Amino acid sequence: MRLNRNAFAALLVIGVPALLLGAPAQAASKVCKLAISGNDAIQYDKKQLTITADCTQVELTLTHTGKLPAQSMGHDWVLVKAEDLSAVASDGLTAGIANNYVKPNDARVIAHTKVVGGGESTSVTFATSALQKGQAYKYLCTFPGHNAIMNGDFIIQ
Ligand SMILES: [Cu+2]
Repeated sequence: MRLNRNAFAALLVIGVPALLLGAPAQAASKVCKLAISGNDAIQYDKKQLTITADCTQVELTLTHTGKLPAQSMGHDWVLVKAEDLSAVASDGLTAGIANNYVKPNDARVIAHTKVVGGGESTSVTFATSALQKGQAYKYLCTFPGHNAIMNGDFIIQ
């Protein structure tokens, strides 16, 4: 049993500070993992993503399951208030691919990934403290021409 106890202690030493770093004010930290994919037909595989209210952080992974390069069929994942979707997409166009089609320091953007091409994946981790109960949230792809189809509801249960 001595070995198991030591292994458990090592896990505590390594794991607990890593969790606490993200949300020092929280008594309990809960990282909720979400996954979504985009394809060569300008589609996400999910029209909604749901987290529970006790999630303190969200780790979202976006996978591009297609084959086309980021320059012609790039996808990203951007979280905004529902009413900000159009304006964020529009400003993203101006920002260009150098900025992953997201206006730099855009306060309306709650979280976003970089743009990926076929076969690539990327992830973003963000604190849920910026989310308000009762507010409607949407996610979208800000690659030019994609947001009308590539969007969905981000729901906090
Ligand atoms: Cu896209």
